Amino acid sequence: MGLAEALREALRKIARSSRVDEELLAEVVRDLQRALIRADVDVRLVMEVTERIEERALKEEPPKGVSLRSYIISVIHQELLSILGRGRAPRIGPQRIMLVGLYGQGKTTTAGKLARFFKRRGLSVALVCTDTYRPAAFEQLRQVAEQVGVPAFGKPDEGDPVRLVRDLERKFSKYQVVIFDTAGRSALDQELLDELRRLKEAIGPDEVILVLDATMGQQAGRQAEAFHRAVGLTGVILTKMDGAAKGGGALSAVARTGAPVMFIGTGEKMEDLEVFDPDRYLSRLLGLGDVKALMEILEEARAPEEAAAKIVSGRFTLKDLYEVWREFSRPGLLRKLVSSLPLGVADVKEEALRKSEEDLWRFRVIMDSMTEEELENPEIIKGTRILRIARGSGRSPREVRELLKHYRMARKAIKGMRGNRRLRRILAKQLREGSDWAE
Ligand SMILES: Nc1nc2c(ncn2[C@@H]2O[C@H](COP(=O)(O)OP(=O)(O)OP(=O)(O)O)[C@@H](O)[C@H]2O)c(=O)[nH]1
Ligand SMILES: [Mg+2]
Repeated sequence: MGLAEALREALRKIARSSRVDEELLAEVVRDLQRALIRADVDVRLVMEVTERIEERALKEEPPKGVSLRSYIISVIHQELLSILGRGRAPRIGPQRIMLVGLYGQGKTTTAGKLARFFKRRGLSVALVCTDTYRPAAFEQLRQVAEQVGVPAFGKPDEGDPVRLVRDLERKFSKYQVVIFDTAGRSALDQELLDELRRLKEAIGPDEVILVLDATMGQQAGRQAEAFHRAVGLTGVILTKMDGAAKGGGALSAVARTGAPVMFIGTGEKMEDLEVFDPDRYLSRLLGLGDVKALMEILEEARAPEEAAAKIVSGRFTLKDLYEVWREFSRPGLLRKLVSSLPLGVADVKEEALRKSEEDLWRFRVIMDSMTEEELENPEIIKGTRILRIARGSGRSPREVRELLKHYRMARKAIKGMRGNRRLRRILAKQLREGSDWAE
């Protein structure tokens, strides 16, 4: 079981249980410990964090209106976040970036990914190969550069990287973002250090970024420490996070050194680079959108359970719909809900959102003018009833018909979902618990 899965399982235990007590909490804490240690997070750190989780969960009072269950999940989220560090967003603007690191950590690949990243943000980008040891190094960088459509500069015959930088200065300085790929070594020895220091002086970089392979887990911390002391880092990029069972260990160890993780590499392709945002990263690891925001919203909305259950069953009346809509028509609620959904799911256009908000409000006003009987049996709403409801609500008969159409469409859509049992289960669960988007 991977880290993500193990963490999700622990959260699910809380979401599913009918009662949250000390026993359950102890079990969840044990699950968390096991998952984190397996991901190579330092044992002492794991103990510190899980003790804090347990203590806070037992002692602190959840804020008013927040259930203990939701509160514990948010405490876990907060505490896990504390071990991931702060991250650091890259500056989008002209700059010189020097990539350093040992053999095979992913420097050259990452140089290409970064070039693509800045190019897509409207900056002109050039790559420079300062590896004067391996004859093939320039060719590799050139291929990478070609893939992302930026120029690569190098001098395969030059023996001194500092002279190389001076000679090429005239060419690369025309570009807004210049990324320097450096030669790898098997160890951070004196020779490499001397070279990196001289090179750093010649380049005058705005960023000195260490490229680290996340599959080495905790060891990444020691390497970051050593490089930081030797050349002064402005950031770290962790590569190979895609296959890294030890990614959690690498992240937490680097975070402890104080060097911020700026990006993570998640594959071999040029687009496999992500700005590292600890909150978003963790939320995704836990299989949730912004957990806390979502919890707050659902608690605020308290979607009337019975009505929600009926809607999912496909046998619902306008009244059930009214109950749910009434909750969601409160100003800003829909907007907040959408913005808290996992990325991709929530790709909703501003315009569509505004229209939905307006519809909800209009429909609610119309339903306020219906009788109990009409809400329970919407089929009877015809002719003069439509006129009466329209007059009562100050809306047009056309709008009343539109509402009825929406209701019939919703019914049909949900009935159609009957065939899709999995989807229905998920929806039912979400409406019931409002907490688990992971399944
Ligand atoms: N899965 C995965 N593979 C990666 C990632 N980044 C780099 N690699 C692979 O790691 C290997 C080494 O990458 P390079 O970019 O050549 O590493 P380097 O640090 O430039 O190596 P040297 O120049 O020899 O020191 C290549 O096979 C890359 O495809 C990543 O984020 N995920
Ligand atoms: Mg290389």
